[in-house]
Amino acid sequence: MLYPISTESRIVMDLSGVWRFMIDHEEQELDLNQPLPTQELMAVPASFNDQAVLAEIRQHNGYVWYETDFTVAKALHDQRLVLRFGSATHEAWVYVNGKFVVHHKGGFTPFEAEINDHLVSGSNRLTVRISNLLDYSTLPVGNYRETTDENGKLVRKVDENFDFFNYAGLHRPVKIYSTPKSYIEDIVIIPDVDLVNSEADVQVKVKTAGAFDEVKVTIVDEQGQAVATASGADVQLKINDVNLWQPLAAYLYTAKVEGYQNGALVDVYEEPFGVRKIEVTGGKFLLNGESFYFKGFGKHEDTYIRGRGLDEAYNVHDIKLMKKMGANSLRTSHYPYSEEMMRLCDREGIVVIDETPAVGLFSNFNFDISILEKGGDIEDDTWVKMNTTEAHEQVIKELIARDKNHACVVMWSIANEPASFAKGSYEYFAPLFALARELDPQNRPCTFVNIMMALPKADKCTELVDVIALDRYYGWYVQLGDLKTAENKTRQELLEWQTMYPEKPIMYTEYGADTVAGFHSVYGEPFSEEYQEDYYRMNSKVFDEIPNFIGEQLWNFADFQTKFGIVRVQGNKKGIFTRAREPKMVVRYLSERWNSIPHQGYKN
Ligand code: BDP
Repeated sequence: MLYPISTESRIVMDLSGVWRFMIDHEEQELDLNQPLPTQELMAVPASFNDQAVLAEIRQHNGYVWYETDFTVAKALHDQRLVLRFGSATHEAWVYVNGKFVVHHKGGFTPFEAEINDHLVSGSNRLTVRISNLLDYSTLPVGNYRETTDENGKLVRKVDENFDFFNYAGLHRPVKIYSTPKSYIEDIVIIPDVDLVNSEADVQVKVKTAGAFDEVKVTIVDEQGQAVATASGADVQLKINDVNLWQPLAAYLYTAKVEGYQNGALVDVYEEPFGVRKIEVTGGKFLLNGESFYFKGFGKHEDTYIRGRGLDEAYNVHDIKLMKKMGANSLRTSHYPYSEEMMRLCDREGIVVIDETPAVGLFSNFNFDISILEKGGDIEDDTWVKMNTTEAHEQVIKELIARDKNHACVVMWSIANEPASFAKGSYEYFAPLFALARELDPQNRPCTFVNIMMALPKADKCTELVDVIALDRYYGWYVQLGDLKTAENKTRQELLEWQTMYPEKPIMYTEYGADTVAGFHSVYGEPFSEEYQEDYYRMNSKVFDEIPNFIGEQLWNFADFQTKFGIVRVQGNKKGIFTRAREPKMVVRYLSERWNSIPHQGYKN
């Protein structure tokens, strides 16, 4: 799916701004021919939860309504007009002038619809109904309950089966873009680089709709020079003296695609792409032929007031902080991030593990890790209870359709911390890995992020992955305050993985300790800034001893909002930055470490 851009043949209107908003009390049916009966205002894009200063809105579980008005300039009336949502969390029904236009389920991927037939001249009304409900058939997974209050009214309740606040609303830009009636629908770019001769063959496949008698593809370099050109909807182009897309040294080419009718240019689209080679072999992750070492973060799309809404200033700032620390990578934990963030990572050379919203695939998600200590066969009915296969297939399709051309994406993460030790997990995941591998034109490696209970002997799904990605909390959820034992456990487990799967690289995709900024302890006790630093130093020491250990992505970049609970005070405090992006003490240590570790060639 193409990102909406303006070109010589296309115009983009951004509907961001202040919309009307209303909670749906499910008492009477709305007359969609009338404006929403509400005085409440809500900024878009952003989560609705934290804007209104009303507990009723912040904690609402169910349906809400958004509405705005827009006018399309006369000059565009003969164009194809597409209404496009960057995302609507988690399910949306869209109406233009009271008429149903499109429905989409899944809160983190874009969707669109042609609206020409619904438009009137002058002012048009765009109304969106949104649900933030989650259950055992959705991703993420929520524990859903219905009760009735004292007046017999239905009360819906979602208890997050995951550790982040269930922010919802119109999180990403809502746009209308125009194309000519015949248009370029999709572009697939598959670069194949010959590292020895510094040249690349680039296959470009163009999907069009309507009547074109010629499609022309030109590859343009960063100086705006055309370096290759070809005619056809499926072409091979050669780039000589190719500039590679390297971690933190991004080089982006542009594929300029033009559609002609009778010799006249009708539609133009420009898709950026990078040329780079990814290989997983002999326990190494090779980027452009050299072993790559992941240094970086699990993150969230999470800021004050906006919640999970797009904030490009925070995105730019976060990446600057990462680069200053010598980091080179992030995982889009635990859902696909905005297209704007992906485009930014392409430009900044940030290496991305792109994750689906498959989080909470776990029957009994809690912080009781005594299960781990018991060993033996773990009783768990996750794969009997979960009904997420359809949602999971859909999101893999939509994620790959959206992100397939991004240079920054080097690996797909099919899920975060599923019950991969439980009976039925392999049967659940094998077809999903096969689907991702079949759909990705660039054949990227695939992984899932392994939960702490799924120790080497217990896990049933590691055979499916290219890279073993582990979330581990030795020294926090287990051996709290005992870093000596935690160190031994860490070493023992990593060596066990390496022995069992000598060909598969191993990395950490999470490790961390809750830390209250400003809390210090002469004893280096848990929650203090001293403990956080000691915890990271302990882990670093072990990482450096393991040859096949190819990366450290800590948890978390910044403190973030969660539902409240007895182990969460104003959210999760494992950030190495506060939610306001102020550094905790450990940032100095990690900056020194990461700035001294080369991005490539660290463990040859
Ligand atoms: C892991 C989850 C992550 C949590 C983290 C934690 O993947 O979402 O926030 O632990 O407990 O289980 O901090």
